[in-house]
Amino acid sequence: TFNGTWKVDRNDNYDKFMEKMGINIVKRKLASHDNLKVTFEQTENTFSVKEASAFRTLEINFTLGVTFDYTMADGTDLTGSWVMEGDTLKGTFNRKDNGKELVTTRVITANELVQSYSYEGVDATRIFKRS
Ligand code: MYR
Repeated sequence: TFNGTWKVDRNDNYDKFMEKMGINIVKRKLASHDNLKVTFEQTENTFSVKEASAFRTLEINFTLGVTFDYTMADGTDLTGSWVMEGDTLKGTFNRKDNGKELVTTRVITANELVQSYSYEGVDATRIFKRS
């Protein structure tokens, strides 16, 4: 289960990913130390995600398979949805400004939550520990 609070522990290739996303170096430096915490509460097909970081706190609610809008911390608007594939949450989103696709997954391995990001051929991961 994803339920509970997770705190980012480390990133892999996240800077390159953000660069591909067009985020400037100042914002990338801040974002790499954003102390992101996410709290999940899943009830059947519905998730509440509380996001807390150096930038902001917000709550997102979504239902698996149902499209919703999400605004990234830098203001980039996305639209898309999450589905469950086995034990993996898979999110397929499109940027509203250029239509390009961002694919992200969340899976729990060895008591860590691994979130992957993929955009225009650049892949990154952020790894979270329970807090
Ligand atoms: C959620 O489930 O947390 C809300 C929906 C998340 C959508 C995908 C998140 C991608 C954010 C990428 C930010 C990286 C900065 C370049």
